[in-house]
Amino acid sequence: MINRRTVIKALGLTASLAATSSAFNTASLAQAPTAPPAPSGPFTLPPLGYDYDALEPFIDATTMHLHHDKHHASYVNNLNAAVARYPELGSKSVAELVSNLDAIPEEIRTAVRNQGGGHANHSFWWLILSKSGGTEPKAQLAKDISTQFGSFSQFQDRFSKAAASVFGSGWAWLTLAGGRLQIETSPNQDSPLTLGHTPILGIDVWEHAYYLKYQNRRPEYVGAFFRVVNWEYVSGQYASATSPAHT
Ligand code: MN3
Repeated sequence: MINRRTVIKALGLTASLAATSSAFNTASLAQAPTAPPAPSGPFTLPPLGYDYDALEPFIDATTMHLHHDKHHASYVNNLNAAVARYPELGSKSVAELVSNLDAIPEEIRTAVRNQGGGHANHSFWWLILSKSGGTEPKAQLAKDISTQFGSFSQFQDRFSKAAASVFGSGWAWLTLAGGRLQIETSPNQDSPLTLGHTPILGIDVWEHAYYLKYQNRRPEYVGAFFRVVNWEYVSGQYASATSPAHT
């Protein structure tokens, strides 16, 4: 009996063995049980509140498409897959999940930390950007930034250095921690919420956030980010985070 390998060799098709094999295996693959579809909830991808090209030329439309439709979507899908066996987690917000990782079952804790963190961080990220951003902080946030960091420009300088200092993938943040503003960084998709800190401003310094347009020039991307910060929204968030009702 002539086996498949002999035939392939005889035909001089050794190089395409891999491709040929998959064709030979099509029949058995068709009989394999199909994987269950990825759960479509309880967490969902929030729509971008503006056009993909709204932040041009500072953040390009192609990056926005990939970042929102692919990267953020995959954090949401993976989070849904992680919590599928724990319906009680589905009734909580993603902020609640990452704020209390110790309460997450151990077998999915890392997944919730990474995928839930990714979902929480990106949901926040889209909101703090605006086409008409790039001005300066308002109201109490403006005052507290000046008090705490000397001036807005000294704050920008320190925040930018923190963003540049993140080794590998992560975020730089301005947070409210213990009633004070502070600049901090987090690796991967770790959320400041896990430390009990409230994010006020953040910058995604994963390469997926900037590499298409800025390649290795992260500091240039950080400078561009400040041209599209929605200080109106950010200052409002700070006002509610510091309001007596909240604390
Ligand atoms: Mn990202």
